[in-house]
Amino acid sequence: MEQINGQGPTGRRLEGPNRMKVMQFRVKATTGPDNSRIPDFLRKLPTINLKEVVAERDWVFDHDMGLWTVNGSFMDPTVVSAAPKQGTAEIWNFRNAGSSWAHPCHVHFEEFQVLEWNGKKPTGILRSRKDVATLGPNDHARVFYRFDDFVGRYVIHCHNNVHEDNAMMLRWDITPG
Ligand SMILES: [Cu+2]
Repeated sequence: MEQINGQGPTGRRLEGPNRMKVMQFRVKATTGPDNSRIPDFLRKLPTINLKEVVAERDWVFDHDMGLWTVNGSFMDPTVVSAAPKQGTAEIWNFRNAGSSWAHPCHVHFEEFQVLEWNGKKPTGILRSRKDVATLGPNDHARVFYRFDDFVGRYVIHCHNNVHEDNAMMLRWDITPG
């Protein structure tokens, strides 16, 4: 897809001489037995127990003064924007306040499951263990987190690297429970 700025693909498919080169994999017939099998089911999704939820937070992705913000702020590594306790669960709301840009919101360390996307129950690939919520204009993802394994300092950032570098990122910490 053609992409001429950081806003996203234009929708025009590049064909013919405009086409960009991509790597092609050519799979050859195997010799010998193929013991691979598609399993009857993939690993079950972790259960969601809303009774464990101790807090609900909003993360609003927007822009200001030509730069990119989360909750109205630019990245400052000395500011801890959230400090959930290990062994607890929270509901986080990722919101895109903009009307034209997409923000692939990425949270380091912990995975989440979508509870609602724009008020609707998730279907398809939205029903999975995720670490990116790609918010289109005005999208709202309400998601469930459990902070299980490690304490430490992590970041949330837009995975559009131009947004991330200008300064759509924040620090959050998982603290001892
Ligand atoms: Cu972004």
